[in-house]
Amino acid sequence: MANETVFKRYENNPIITAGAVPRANSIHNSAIVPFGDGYAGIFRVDEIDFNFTMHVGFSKDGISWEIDPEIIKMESRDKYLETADRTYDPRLTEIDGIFYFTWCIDSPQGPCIGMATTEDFKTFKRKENLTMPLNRNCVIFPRKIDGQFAMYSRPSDMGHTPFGNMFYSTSPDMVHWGKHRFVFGTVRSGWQSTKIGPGPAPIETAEGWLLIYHGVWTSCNGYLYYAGAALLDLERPWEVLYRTKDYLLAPTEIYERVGDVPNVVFPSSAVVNDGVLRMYYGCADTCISMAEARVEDIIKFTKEHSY
Ligand code: BMA
Repeated sequence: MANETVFKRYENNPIITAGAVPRANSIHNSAIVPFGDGYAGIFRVDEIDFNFTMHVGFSKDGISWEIDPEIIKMESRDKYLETADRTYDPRLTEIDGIFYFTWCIDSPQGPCIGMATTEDFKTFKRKENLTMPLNRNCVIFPRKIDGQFAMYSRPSDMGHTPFGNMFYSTSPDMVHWGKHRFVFGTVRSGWQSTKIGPGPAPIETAEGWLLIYHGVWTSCNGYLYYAGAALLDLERPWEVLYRTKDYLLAPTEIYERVGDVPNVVFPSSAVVNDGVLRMYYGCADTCISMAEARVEDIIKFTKEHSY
């Protein structure tokens, strides 16, 4: 199976554009999960003053969305944790009815990962930051591993030079994190040579954790973002079983090629129904699209196109 035949793009992409939120310049890289008899999401909005904000949305079918024009407010008893202005690239993971919501904060000391929890997408409780600066990407596993909460994250830099390798960490309480282990990083050349970062929360399969991630290449015209996948050991998720050598999805459509940041596909959520994985991804830092693939086909591709 050749690459780019695994994922089929939805025919009416993009599914969400800036018109969905009154003050939006763009809406992209967002987190979507099954909720009630439909779906809920947390959407990254870059406003017309280029403040980056996050908004809740609901949908019956995962395609047509109602997005709250108001910015998410979080309950916090700690002034230090009050939401910073620039908040972006949310991810969501459900564990036992609690939705763990992580995002990147542009703090004065550099990017780091914030977390909040919700059970109803109305009330959000601000929790401790999951990482110190500098870290830009984080996803929480949907179950404990060896009795501990677990996450993948991507330590970063101030944003001016590439640093982009992925690490695994565990915690007994979602506050204290340790057992930091390198998982995988960039390769010498090609679509994942500048940096990589975890996309949607890992999906448990009989063949291992399926992780969709983004890979970045620096061309003479700047960064290009692609999607790839990896399979990781179920009980030792720092051990890579397979990892795509060829990309799974590249920016080829006009809405992926043209936008505020051209040539970006940025996978940020995945929902699995009856063996079909629906991936939501940001396009050119401008809008949100959807593509679907059978989980077994992604696994087959990952195994057959591995390093
Ligand atoms: C990354 C993140 C993403 C963005 C990408 C391309 O560093 O900021 O939100 O989609 O750059 O601009």
